[in-house]
Amino acid sequence: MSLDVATVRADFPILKRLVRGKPLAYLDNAATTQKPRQVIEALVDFYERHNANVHRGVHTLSEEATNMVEASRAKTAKFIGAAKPETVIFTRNATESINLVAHAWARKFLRAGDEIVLTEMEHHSNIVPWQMLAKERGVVLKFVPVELDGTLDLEKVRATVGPKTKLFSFVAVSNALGTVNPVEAMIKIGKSVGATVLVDACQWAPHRTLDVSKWGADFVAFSAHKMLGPTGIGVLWGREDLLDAMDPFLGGGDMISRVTLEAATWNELPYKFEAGTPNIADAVAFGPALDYLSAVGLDAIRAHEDELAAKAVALLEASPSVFVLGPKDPARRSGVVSFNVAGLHPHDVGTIFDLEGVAVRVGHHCCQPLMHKLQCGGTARASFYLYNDESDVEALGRALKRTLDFFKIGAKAGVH
Ligand code: 7TS
Repeated sequence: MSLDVATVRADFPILKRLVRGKPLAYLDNAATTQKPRQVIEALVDFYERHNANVHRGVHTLSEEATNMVEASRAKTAKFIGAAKPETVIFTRNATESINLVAHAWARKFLRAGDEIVLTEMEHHSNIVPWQMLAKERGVVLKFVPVELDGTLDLEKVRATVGPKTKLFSFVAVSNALGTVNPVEAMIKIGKSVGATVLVDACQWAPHRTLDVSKWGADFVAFSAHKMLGPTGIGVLWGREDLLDAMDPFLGGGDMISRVTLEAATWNELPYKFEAGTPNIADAVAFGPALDYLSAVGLDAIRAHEDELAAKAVALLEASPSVFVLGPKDPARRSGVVSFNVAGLHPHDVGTIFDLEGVAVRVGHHCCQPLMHKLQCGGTARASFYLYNDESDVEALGRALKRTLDFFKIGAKAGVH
């Protein structure tokens, strides 16, 4: 089933705006996505008609707000194939989801000398919490090396994960290069040594069907804002027995069952991990985002963005001055296209692109160790989503031409 991009675009009000006098070509979807009016209207509707705190009142509005948050939780569970909504914890973002596991699971169960295996392509949010833990507890960090084409070699995964590995935590799709990792094979390797496995699904969940029961991992983290939802909502899915065995993350209201002056007991899942007033409106508005993705269909979305990304790669690679990073095989690449222009700093590329209304991300993409491995300080990154179309690829081409002209690059090679 193909995607009707004109109909989709009409649902995203921001796509009508001009940037520097040009139509916006929004190609920074790996950082955050735009919101359809269904999500924006859900936010307005919540504040205009239902706003109240949750779990605390018998009054009508409080009950409505509570039911609306729980409906979103149930929808999230269904979207990711989780059997029980209470295994879906709402956090602020994926970063908080990973930190929750570091605090509430790893601090309780890991000992000095235990090993945590990560990969060299992780986002900082899946490196720094573990470095902090390693420093505090004497846990040892090991890294699966990245190949120069931005892929992982399963033999090297097998060689790094071993009997001392207590946690294997890795990214499903790289935000910096677009590499699609062999997630199920990697989970199996982690499980074969009895490790707990955490998958950072930030760049997977918006684009590919995610079925946590099929994957068989222990924790899966992602952010709503990268999949049409509002900022301020993250998800941590966890295996129920693990979540039950964990201590709370933050202490306060809502996460307790009983409190005396001396001690407290914990609430049931998921509330044990949701201390204080949650991000109610944004949790509610995540529901229509998931409905939107389901209605269009993740398969259609993926096919659409793969097609645009392939055109972008071809366009960029037509210039001898441009180097596209990441896997060459389109089957191993998502709709993320990371590139450099010879002799130019990515910030200069991004600045000229903005003059053409083209929004791309530049820099290290919160993956400094990966950039170090690939021996580049950063890249320019175009990342596609369901509302992008051919006009965005054309705008990318115009922006590249303007950049090459401005810096007088490649003219002799006839790259335009
Ligand atoms: N993991 C991956 C793979 C990501 O792409 C990001 C955000 C995160 C974790 C953290 O998500 P957050 O919602 O907690 O911030 N990635 C990016 C990016 O590529 N550009 O800006 C944010």
